[in-house]
Amino acid sequence: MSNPLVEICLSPELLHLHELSGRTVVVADILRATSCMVAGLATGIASITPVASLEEGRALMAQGYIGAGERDGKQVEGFHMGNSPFSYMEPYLKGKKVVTTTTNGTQAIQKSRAAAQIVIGAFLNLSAVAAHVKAAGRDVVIVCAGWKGKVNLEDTLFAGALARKLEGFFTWEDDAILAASELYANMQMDLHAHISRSSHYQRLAKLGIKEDIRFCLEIDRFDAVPVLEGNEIVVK
Ligand code: 3SL
Repeated sequence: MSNPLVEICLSPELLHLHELSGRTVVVADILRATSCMVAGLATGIASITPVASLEEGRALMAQGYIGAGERDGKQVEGFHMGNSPFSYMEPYLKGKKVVTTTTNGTQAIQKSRAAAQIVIGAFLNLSAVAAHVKAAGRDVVIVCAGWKGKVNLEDTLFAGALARKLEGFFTWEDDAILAASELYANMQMDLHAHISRSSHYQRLAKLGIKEDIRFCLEIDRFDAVPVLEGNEIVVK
């Protein structure tokens, strides 16, 4: 039997080119949505419900959820928190249900719903995600959330890092795998320096957000593998 296939979808705008049904999708929004989800669920949040719109977020907040709302890097007025991994690790969130809506990350998750399973990936749980998708044995699509439909460096680097971890266990057909893995091989020695040249780093830096970025680039800080179950992302 041949090895399963791994593909990288470099932007949600390209999702129509990828078959998702029957496959594992790993969604990555390194700065910062999926890093926040991994950090929060690994440190005690009970569940995170990702929603596309602010209205859906507000509706769940009215039912008692803690609301995390971000647009263009900034916390949305009326939500309890924005999109910093440090907010997601606050002790008061232990055992709580959170609803989150972000510019790109939660949109990418919603657009991937045809998958057999959606896994939340970040550098923070890179090895654990690799082990999980290997054990699942299905074909894999790594979906980069990007920025408003455009490709970004940090999600592409994560996709390359994950693809390298799957080498030998998965086959690949299209060149996104080759490009992203080579890019990661060339940049891995100083991810932070390379990512500091990226558009989203600059955007966040203008908002004074720098510590979050260093944190989101830590590799394997957690071994939690969050997955979407119904409408909630949980760690089992
Ligand atoms: O786009 C997103 O989903 C966010 O992660 C962007 S930000 O890092 O919060 O600016």
